[in-house]
Amino acid sequence: MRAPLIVIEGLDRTGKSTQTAKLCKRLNGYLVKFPNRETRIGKLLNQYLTDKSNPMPLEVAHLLFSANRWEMIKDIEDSLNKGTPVVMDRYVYSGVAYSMAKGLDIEWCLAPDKGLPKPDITIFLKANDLDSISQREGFGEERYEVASLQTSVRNNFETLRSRFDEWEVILIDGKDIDQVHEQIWKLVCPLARGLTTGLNRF
Ligand code: FDM
Ligand code: MG
Repeated sequence: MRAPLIVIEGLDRTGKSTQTAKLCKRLNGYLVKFPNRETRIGKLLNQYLTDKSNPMPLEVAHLLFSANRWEMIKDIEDSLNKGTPVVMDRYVYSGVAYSMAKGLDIEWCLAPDKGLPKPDITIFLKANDLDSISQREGFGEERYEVASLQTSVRNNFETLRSRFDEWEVILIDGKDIDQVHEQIWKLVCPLARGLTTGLNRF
């Protein structure tokens, strides 16, 4: 038996951090947030995201986000194999959706992540009301938090959802933290006992 790999995706300020933390606690799991700003590559990414006066080529940023996932891969696989569920706050799909929004091609974007473990379930927290997101506290502080980019990222998430079959969508408009958590729990519960199938790969 191995533990499940669970991914929560969504636009900025849709409650991913709150929901991944809550879910992880309930599962007694290992929480992995991407970008992980603590690693060697993560420190570079943090600088890139927070210092808007210091750009880098889109392709370089994309490859660094991917490298940041590869940096974590041993920890993630060890955890799954010893039976501890992994809950992720963003993963490959954020990488692709944000880079596509900046003009990169989908196949090019997916290539460096080839071989990473595939989630057993990806839960997309979907907001139809983008205005209310951009009004949430802190929005606009970082590089990608601009309303026009968010619309494009949302469309790209829809493209990815039709291509990958483990996706589930939860509409968050008008729901409170506990309501969203219970919906997530219903989806995750059947996986929580563990899986007999091996890990899939991108
Ligand atoms: N982001 C995140 C990417 O552009 N590519 C990636 O691979 C990942 C994981 O980084 F705007 C973007 C998404 C977001 C920014 O993420 C910082 P957090 O979740 O706000 O820290
Ligand atoms: Mg953010």
